[in-house]
Amino acid sequence: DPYSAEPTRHPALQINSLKPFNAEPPASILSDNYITPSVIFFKRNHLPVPRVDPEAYRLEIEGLSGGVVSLSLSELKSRFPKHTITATLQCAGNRRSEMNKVKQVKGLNWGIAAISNATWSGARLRDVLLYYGFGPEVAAKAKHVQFEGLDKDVTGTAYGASIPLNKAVSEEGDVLLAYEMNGEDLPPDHGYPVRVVVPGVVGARNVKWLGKIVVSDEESKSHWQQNDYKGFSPGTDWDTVDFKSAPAIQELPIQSAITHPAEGTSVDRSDREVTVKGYAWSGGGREVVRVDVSVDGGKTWHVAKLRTSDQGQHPAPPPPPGRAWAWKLWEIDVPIPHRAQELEIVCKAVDSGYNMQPDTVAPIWNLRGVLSNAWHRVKLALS
Ligand code: MTE
Ligand code: MO
Repeated sequence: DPYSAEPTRHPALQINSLKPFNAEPPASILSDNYITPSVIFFKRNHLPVPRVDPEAYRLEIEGLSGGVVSLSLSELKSRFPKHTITATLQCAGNRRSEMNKVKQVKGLNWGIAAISNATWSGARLRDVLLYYGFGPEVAAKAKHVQFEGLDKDVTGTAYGASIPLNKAVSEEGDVLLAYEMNGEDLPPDHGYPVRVVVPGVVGARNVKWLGKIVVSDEESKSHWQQNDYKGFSPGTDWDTVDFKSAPAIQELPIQSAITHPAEGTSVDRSDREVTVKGYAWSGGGREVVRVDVSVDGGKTWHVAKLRTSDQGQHPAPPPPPGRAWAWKLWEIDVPIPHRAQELEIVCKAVDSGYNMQPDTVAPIWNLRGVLSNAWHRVKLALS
């Protein structure tokens, strides 16, 4: 069994698939912490978790002027300054279950919690590439940086993905070869001993158990770069889809969802107010500037209070423009309308580019169920 060496996992996780392991935390606890504890951080594995000996570990780098580089874990840690960022990771399939309700899609049936926020520490990818000979000569030809994991399928094919060269080498890109998550060694599920963290970019490019980096004129040839994680028209079906016709997802669109109260619960009318909580995040380093909340299905709106740290801690300093990698948690007490029979709670976020979420799912439906970011709605009974 290729899955015989899987790590133990937190019992609170809601399992989507066991082999490979895919799970999300209960939505109700996701917004309890600004920094998601690693044990409940969502886990998305395509293959068995590889067990890597840190002493034997080598990171290979190809495509630079000096030939192939082979770097040990201690070299990575000692040769390059340690850089720390707080960044949210979101799977392209987050909220896929809402697309499934419109019309069936292919993929894991994620709820609203295939997204989490952590601090990540490691070497800047930029520093590593420059150190080993990245310069104008390489830059003139290369367009992409490819990553390969140490996790392999039965045919020996590794997980792989790539990102645009600019994102990888720019000073503002903040791409890390991370060896710590929330101040500790990366857990096995999150890529021990080294993963790429590409802040602002879809989870799929944040390659775990990183074995190889290739600076190239081409994107990764992997299935996950070429024939998956792409968006299509609602009119495209499996008979007509041409994966070559769409670009690979990199930056993600504006997103928000309600974590509290939970669907199907009821609210006591005599409380007069209902407390609503959730998260909001946008890709590409675009900062969430506002979250609007309605309890009457979108007829009237209220502006939520945004939070950038854990309760009791000082708010985080505002990020430099274009480098807002972390989510915002939000909260608001909304008066219960007098003659309401039920509550339909709705949230929608706005980012620094004034991008907003679409109001319904159907017009953004796509056969893979990715990029699901319509207004999130939760219906509650009043008692
Ligand atoms: N890297 C490797 N090597 N293997 C994988 O299966 N899954 C990707 C990405 N990196 C994956 C990977 C996907 S689709 C996502 S959403 C994120 O890892 C999930 O990261 P997490 O498990 O740390 O939350
Ligand atoms: Mo993903």
